[in-house]
Amino acid sequence: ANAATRPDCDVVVVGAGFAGIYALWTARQRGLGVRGFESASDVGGTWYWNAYPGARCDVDSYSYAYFFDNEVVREWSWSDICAQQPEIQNYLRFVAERCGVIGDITFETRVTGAEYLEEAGFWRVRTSGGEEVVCRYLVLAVGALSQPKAPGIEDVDSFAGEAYFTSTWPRDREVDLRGKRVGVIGTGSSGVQAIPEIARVASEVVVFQRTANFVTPTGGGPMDPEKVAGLRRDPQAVRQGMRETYGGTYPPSMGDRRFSDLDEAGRERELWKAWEGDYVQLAFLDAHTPEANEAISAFIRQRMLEQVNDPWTAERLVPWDHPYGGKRPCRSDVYLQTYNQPHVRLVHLPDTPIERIAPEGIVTTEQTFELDVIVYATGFDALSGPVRAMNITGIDGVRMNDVWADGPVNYLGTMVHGFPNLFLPSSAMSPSVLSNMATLAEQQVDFIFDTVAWLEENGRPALHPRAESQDFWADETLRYAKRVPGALTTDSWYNGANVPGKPRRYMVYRGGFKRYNETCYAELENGFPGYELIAPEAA
Ligand code: NA7
Repeated sequence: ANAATRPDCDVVVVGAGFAGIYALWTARQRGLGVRGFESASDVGGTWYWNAYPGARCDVDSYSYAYFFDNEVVREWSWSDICAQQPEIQNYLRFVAERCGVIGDITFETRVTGAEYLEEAGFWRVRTSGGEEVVCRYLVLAVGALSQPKAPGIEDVDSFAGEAYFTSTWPRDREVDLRGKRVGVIGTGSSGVQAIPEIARVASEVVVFQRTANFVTPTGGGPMDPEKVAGLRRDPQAVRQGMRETYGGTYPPSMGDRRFSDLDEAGRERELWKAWEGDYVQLAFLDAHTPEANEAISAFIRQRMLEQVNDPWTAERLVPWDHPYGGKRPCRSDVYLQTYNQPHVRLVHLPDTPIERIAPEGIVTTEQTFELDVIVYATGFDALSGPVRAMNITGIDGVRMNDVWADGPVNYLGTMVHGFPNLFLPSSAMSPSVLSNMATLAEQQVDFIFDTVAWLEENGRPALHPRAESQDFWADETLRYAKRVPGALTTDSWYNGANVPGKPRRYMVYRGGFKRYNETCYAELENGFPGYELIAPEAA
């Protein structure tokens, strides 16, 4: 196409996970020509790549699903409240096929960069396949946890055995860990899920832990048929209802008493009830206050200690350094008990740090652990990482990576000043990763395409947020983060502390899903006062 006058298509969607699939479908529904690009060979996004043993969702599958299509809700059945990775990926393929979007996606193709063609008001997208596509709207549905973090350990490549990352677990062959000596680095959600599965087959498991995490029961098990029937009766009401909650889930179990109203015995009673009902984090209506949070943290630590036989190991598996929720808590029904098996051993890195990887295994300051396999469950360059990994230039050739040099800035989590018609679902400064990502994907994609429809109806070629709107949003994000015990003081991937050299900035909007949704739609209803509208003649 002649990039100056005619785009190749209306919309390019990058990524085919929860947000990407729904974006492709929505674009088609609205009569827009769309092309999708996906680096993997199939749909799924996070649920494609994280194919490690034990990978599953720890948000309940009643909520962690699409609700835009009644038939999809009625036809799909989950085998467990916490669905496993292969099942979630199959589900995403099922939806993508049902929606007829598979044919729109070019697989095994990474988008490497995009530049705004200011005169035409179009985006030119470049792919790893050498293709260039010019479009009017660019949706980067690249996920929040899709850019693996380098382990940052010396001589990683020197290992003579097999090495795997949980975030890119082989899918073209079975990884056989039977009878092998396996070392696992990392005890975040991925490590916590993988370690028990690895211990089932390996002859020896050595876990290298730098920071202990909170681990609470999953609440998994068979789906409650009555609850499923309730969801299927009126999916659109459920969808709307979820957008009116704090976390975007339906219906969240939680305590109905206030911590501040109860005496010691009453608090203990509520905590036990919540623990046994798998909602200990929401034991009280005021669970977010520092006092309630402290009691919840102490209660979980005690329950964790009780599950591990060896006192030295138990003491080190419990997170004493941060309050519950300061960083992403983990959920498992089997993780802690795994350490009661004689072939599983914990290495506490604060006492004996890893010095380097050697051909024979992992070398700490204390000894060399000889291993056949090393599993890196070392996490991600979260939220801003996937966007930063692309080369994006906006108005005046300004680079996204320069604009984000001190941490991500945007408005409402979805758009950046200087980058008209570029949309970022699932990214930083939205309720991403702390609310239900499936609900968020639908809400953000709806908002993006409602914005596009508004532009078309009003004869405006493009919009982007005002710089002041971004300042306001940064303040809002910080304001709510301050209310969360430990959010700003605990090192975590929420605030960039997990990646050496990454600017520290709290990257999740904690004002709740309801407020977020309302703030987005207030912009639309008022004609986008927080944005700069590009004049028709400029395009
Ligand atoms: P996380 O939660 O970032 O966990 C990564 C783990 O790896 C964590 O325990 C880190 O310790 C550890 N780590 C990272 N680098 C090193 C090095 N160099 N040495 C030792 N240990 C290291 O990632 P996950 O994949 O588990 O989970 C990501 C999210 O996916 C999860 O929260 C859910 O939302 C789904 P640290 O804590 O930094 O001391």
